[in-house]
Parts: sequence; C-alpha cells; structure tokens
Amino acid sequence: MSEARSNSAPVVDNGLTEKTATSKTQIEPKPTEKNVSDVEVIDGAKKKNKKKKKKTNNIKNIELLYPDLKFPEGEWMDYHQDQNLQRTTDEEKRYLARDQDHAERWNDMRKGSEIHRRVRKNLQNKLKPDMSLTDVVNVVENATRKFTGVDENGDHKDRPKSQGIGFPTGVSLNHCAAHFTPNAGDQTILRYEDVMKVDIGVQVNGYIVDSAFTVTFDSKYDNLLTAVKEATNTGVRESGIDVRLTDIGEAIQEVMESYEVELNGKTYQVKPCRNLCGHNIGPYKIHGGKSVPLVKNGDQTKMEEGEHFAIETFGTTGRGYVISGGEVSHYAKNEGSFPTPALSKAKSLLKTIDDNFGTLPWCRRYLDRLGEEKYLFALNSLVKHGVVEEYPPLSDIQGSYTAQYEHTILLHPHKKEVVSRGEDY
Ligand SMILES: [Co+2]
Repeated sequence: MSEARSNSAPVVDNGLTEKTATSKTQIEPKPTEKNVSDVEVIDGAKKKNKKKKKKTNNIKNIELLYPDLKFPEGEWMDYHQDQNLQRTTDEEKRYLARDQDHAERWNDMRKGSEIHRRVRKNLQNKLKPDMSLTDVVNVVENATRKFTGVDENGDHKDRPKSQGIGFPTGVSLNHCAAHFTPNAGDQTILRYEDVMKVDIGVQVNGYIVDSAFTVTFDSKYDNLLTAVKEATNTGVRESGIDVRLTDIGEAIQEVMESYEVELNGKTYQVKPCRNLCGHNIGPYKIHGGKSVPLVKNGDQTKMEEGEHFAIETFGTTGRGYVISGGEVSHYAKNEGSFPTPALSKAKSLLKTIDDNFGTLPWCRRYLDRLGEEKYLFALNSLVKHGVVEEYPPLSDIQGSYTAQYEHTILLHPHKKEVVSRGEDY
C-alpha cells in the first residue's frame, strides 16, 4: 500500500526492487493452454490434468511446508552509512543479542514474506491479457488465505485477524497509481497495453509484509519499469539506522529522473510521484507515522533501529503528482475510541470490521464475502463520523503511465534485511 500526502499530511505508501539481472516482472503473454492454474479457474476452462492437481496441492497452509516453523531469511544488506559502520564489526555481538529479543517478530515477517513470494509467483504464472481484475485479485487473495490457513477449511479460520491478507490487493492501471481494487460487479479487463501495479499485503500476528511490482506485456514500458525498480532499490540501499528520510528521497529522485521512456514517438523523463511515500509499519497498522519521500523534501526525521519500513517508489510519465478520485474500495478503521453508532446497521457493520480487520485495511469485497449486504449507507456514516477512513484511488493525469515497486525491509541492529526480496524483483 502506499501513503499519499497532501501538502501537509502524509497519506499513502508504495515501492519495490530487483535482485538479479534476469528478474522480470514483465509478463510474456502466454498461450492459454500453458496457463495451468493452481487455485483459480480463470477463464472457466477448467483443466483436470495431473499437472494442475500437483500445483494445486502446493497452495496450502505454509506451516505444512516448514514443519519447524522457521521461515527463510530475506536478503541481508550491510549498512554502508558512516554512522552504521561499527554496527557490522566490533559491536556486532552485542547487537545480535539485542536482535534476538525480536526473534519471533522477525520470523513472523519471514513467514509473511515467503507467503508473499509464493502468492505473487502463482499470480505471475497465470497473468495474461484479457483477464478480469476481479480474477487477478481472487488469485492473489485465495492463495494468501490458503497459505496463511485462514481460508474456509483452514487451521486458523476462527482467528481471522491472526494472519492473512494484510490489505486489499491493489491492481491499479495506467495513470492510476494506487488504491484501486475492484468492487463487486467491476468489469475491468487487463489489456495487453496496460501498466498494472500489483500491491500485495500479507500479515502474520499483525506484522505486515507490503510489497508491490508492476506488470506489463508490452516491452515499450521497459525503461519506465527499470527506472522505478532502480529507484526503489536505491531507497532500500540508502535506508539505515539514523538516516534522514529526506536524504533517501533525494537519492530516489536522482535515480528515477535519470531515466527516459519513449512512448508513441514522444520522450518522457520519468518523474517520481512526489506526493506518494514509503512508510514505516506498526503492528496491525500499515502506516506507522513516518513517511519515506520520493523526493528531497527536507524531512529530518531519522529511521531507527528495530523499525520496519515499506520502501516504495512510483514513477510516472505524467506530472508527478497524484490526486484522489473515483469510486472508493479501500477503507481502514481509525485508531481511537468512538461512541457507539446510533444507526443499528452501522453498529453491526462496525462489529464485523472489529472482529475481522481491527485496524488493518480492507475493501468492500471483503465485507461482501462476510455476508454483509446493503451496507453502503452505514459504511458512509462510519466514514462521516471519523470511525472509518476511506482511501480513494490515487491517479496522475489521464493518459499518463505510472509504475511501482516496493519492498519491506527490517532494520536489525547490525544489518538490514530485505525480507520480501525474491527472484522476481
Ligand atoms: Co506500502
């Protein structure tokens, strides 16, 4: 998810990176017969062959695949900043002991990240032009529910907040940069020429892994994607304990703006979306209060030991500034205590929200599947009273193209861990 900011107040986040020269989030269109899917029947043509069956069985509670419940570590990176050098040398042992205090939390983050990698790989194997966005998000979310064991038959189905989907799956197209997910009845189709940001969240005990990538079928967008991937990797590289947020933004901006993309005979310098930000993440809170800018903005706030950040960047061929608009799908309950809603429908809706999401973000589709009906009036009343916050889609100008990459990083005392890193990005 991303954090958008008006002139004063930070709002949303987003970002990602790349590991190997071969990693590719650009999806080659594949013939339908090769798209044997694991969880979802995409186009109704269900194939009952052995290959499909085998794959299907791989999407199950991930605890069955890691019986010792120790999940793989992410990519380790040294702190290269001057003030962090001693952290990798003489004081390392002391720091390691301190790090052990958070061992369970790190393991939860690694579990969420391993699920994230598997969920996105499963999706990448299935994506093709002419899928509906509803099918795209169902592939992601059904796999997430299975891997976390909160699906209808899962081991953790009675504790919906213990783990599962971290926030609504973003599938924002073209000039829309963030916070689009289909509502019921949405007919939007993914086209060959689209640029789709896929933003996926997985949470374990409230620790949210927030990581996103961009999908294109047409290679004309390659430079745009490379610019953003490199900008996010730069943000990851520049992050560290005691590093000022403005300095990270400055480094991101420099890399992003060093790229150009030629589209339909016109050359664009890639611009960062200057009012979108990365963010730290708190337990059950996608936006922890600190914003990592994509430009030099003068924010002297520092990153701190033990914090957990989503480093995300957005590049655009538009004006580099997003505005909110369009039908809302994303919501989250605000923190704090509120008087019991007067409206009985609002009261029962709030109970559903408290029981299933707490302060995690959610979307209308999740209410639908919980059996809520005709809730829009009540929902809007909760929004009006400040109990629930709505997060509308965020878009640059019509006709522009935006891309996003995002990784979640952990600031351990001695090193940082790019916990969501995969072979793909
Ligand atoms: Co984010």
